[in-house]
Amino acid sequence: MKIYDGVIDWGIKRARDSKMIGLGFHSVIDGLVKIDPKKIGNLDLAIPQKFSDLPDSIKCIDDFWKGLIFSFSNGSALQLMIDSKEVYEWIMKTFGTGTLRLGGTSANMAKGLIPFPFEKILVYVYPLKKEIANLFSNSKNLFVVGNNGLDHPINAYDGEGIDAIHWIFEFSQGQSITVKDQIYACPRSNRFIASWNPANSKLEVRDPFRSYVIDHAKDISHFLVSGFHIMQEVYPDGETVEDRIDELLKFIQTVKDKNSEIRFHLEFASIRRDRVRRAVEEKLFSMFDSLGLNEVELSWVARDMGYDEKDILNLDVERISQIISEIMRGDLSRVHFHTLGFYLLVLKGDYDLESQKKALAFASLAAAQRAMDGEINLERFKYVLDIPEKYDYKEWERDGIHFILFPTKVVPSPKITVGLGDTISSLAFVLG
Ligand code: 8BR
Repeated sequence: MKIYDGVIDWGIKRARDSKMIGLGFHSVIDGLVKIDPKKIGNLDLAIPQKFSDLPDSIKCIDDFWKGLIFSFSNGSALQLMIDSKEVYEWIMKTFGTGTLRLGGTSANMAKGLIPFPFEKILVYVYPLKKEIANLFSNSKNLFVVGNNGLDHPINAYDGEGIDAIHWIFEFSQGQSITVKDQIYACPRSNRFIASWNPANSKLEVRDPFRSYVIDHAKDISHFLVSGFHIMQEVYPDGETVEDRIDELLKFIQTVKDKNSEIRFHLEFASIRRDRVRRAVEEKLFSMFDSLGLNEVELSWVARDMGYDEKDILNLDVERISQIISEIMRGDLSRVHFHTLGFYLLVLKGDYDLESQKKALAFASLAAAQRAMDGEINLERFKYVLDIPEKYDYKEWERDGIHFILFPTKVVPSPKITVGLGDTISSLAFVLG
């Protein structure tokens, strides 16, 4: 199809011409655990019937099981933060760390960008211990800020240990778990994520990264911020999410003052806590140039605005366009909505539409190829080019806002889906 013509070569050239790309503030170790129902036995608890019955974080062992069983019996993805050290220790004792893998939105974006000839990908990793440093691949264009300036994580780590872990409990269609003697079958393979991350949950921007970025702002062209989903509403020391977001804004403002050309992108991710999500919507949307989110995330934004979230989940393009137009205020001039089968890109003001479209096409190819093979391999992009799209391309304008409905490539039996959203958003933003 025409929208994909010449896009691979274009993307490579565009990447070559780039400057430094900053990624903050959420890199973490994922621990992959395959659920073995036989080991779980017969659980004795009340299963949440609907999404709103779920706890908004894990405060006790029952909360953990509720999240897991809900996700398992509905075949739906779910992420909950662990708020209790006792539960963290209990999970570690019960399941171990599982198979370690690099995770977190910023590290996922790094994984998706480093295979391309971008000059410098600078990622924030805190705490930068040996275990997480070792999980980064050996790429020449990947950097953290160490005590001696820019370096590969493996040359810059400080100490050993796993201070934060996001457990990914994977389950498969057809497995069953018994609760109160009743058998619950899993309708669809998916995952439940339980995250322990007190070390980074304030999204503090620490030195030496902080001073480096401020001092070298002139070298940076794009900065992608994410990780709000691991924040708390009120921290044990009394600080609030609003306090923390104000601090983050001060950092962004300082960087903008040094270089007003830097484009800032906010990747929403799955922010379950109401007060955190509202703080992000109210304080941050208007301060960023660009926003990336999926249908579930937009449905929560819509609900916060008083709309019916079902319209978004049913992919009602008219309603999706309306909600996105409404959130575009202040600096926010680009919103990239992604779902299975299409992207909706919404632009206000002075954008090069051709570049934006090509960047979407490139991101779609990269996501499909990553889904097919598990990791990005540019040589294999050509194998997804033949996959037919299921939606029709459409472009329209309303009240000075430009809409592009872009049909994407969808691989029939993906090897992985985790991290695809981060790949899509980051590639489309930095290439566009
Ligand atoms: P999130 O992780 O933010 O939900 O993003 C997931 C995105 O991955 C979806 O919006 C969709 O665009 C993409 N995706 C999924 Br899920 N499965 C895919 C597949 N089999 N082929 C291509 N893209 C896929």
